[in-house]
Amino acid sequence: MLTVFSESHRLHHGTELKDGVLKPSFEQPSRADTVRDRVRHVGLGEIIGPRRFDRACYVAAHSERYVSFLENAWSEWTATGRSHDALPLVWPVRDLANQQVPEFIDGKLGFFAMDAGSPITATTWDAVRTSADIALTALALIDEGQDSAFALCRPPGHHAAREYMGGYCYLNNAAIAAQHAITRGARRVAVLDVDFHHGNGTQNIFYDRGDVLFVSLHGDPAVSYPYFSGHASERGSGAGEGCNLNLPLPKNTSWQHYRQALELACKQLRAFAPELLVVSLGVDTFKDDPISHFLLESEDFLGMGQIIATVGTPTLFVMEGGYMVDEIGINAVNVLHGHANR
Ligand code: OKP
Ligand code: ZN
Repeated sequence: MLTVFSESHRLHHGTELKDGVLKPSFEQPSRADTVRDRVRHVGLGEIIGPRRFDRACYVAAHSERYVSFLENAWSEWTATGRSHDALPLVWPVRDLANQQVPEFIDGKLGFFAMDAGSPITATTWDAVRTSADIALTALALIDEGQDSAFALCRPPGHHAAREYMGGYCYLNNAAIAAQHAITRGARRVAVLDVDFHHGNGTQNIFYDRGDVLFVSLHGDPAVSYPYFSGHASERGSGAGEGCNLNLPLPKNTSWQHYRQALELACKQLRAFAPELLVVSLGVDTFKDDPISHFLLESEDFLGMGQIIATVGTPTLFVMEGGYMVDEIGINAVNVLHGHANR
């Protein structure tokens, strides 16, 4: 399996409020490097750099004004004399949800964000657009005849919705690739999200679409981030009714129960008969992950790859979360190996 990777991910490293203290984000550069090292170590296949894609590819999954916000946020922030990470501190909740975009950058940051988990620095945009280009390049490899490919994206993308960032995500790499496949003529594309956290951004982008099936296994939102989406009752709307399947799982879910949910997910994916499967590959379901609470062991990720292979379509793996850096490479590459050795 070919891997697409770029050193540009290092251009992004931000801060995070954790238990009331500002610290380096859990979403740190060593994550992607550790996965790249593991890909090399086991000889998974060649590692290649991304091609450049047009901004129109991002705007196909996001809004024009949101992409412009991401491109310009840092210069607007520094123009007001600030030099540390740009972070939102006020949000348009319920009764304050006026749809007018504020002019001042502090207002824009809240308007275009779901939380304070996506800091913007001077070089964040370069890393963000390259991450999306990595997903699009891996998709191109599948177009060109590969039956699967690994987009080693960083920063991740699945919390980024059509018009907001959050949860370490800016552009939704998996959704941009899925949409690009549709734009290029695919009739049905499925996205399977196995990250511990609900892929609220991907759900948001495709919620009313009948041509994209979104299936997600994740921690029950009653007790897990992002708290406000991921319930089983969210099934899609309009033409997308029935094309959104959430499988929330309780705290301390182990492989024995996880695999049953994954098998059900794959059964639904096969019934949809997609031309392409995009997998949002987060490995924060691992037992030692510092911000999650499932109990998967490293060898279970091999089984995860084998079960995903039963969908039987060309498959694009897109890296999402996983914060136990010591094991992130082993766990991610185990999924790819399980898939390849089906
Ligand atoms: C991104 B991805 C929970 C804090 C949550 C944000 C988590 C974003 C996860 N104690 N902070 O889905 O791996
Ligand atoms: Zn996650």
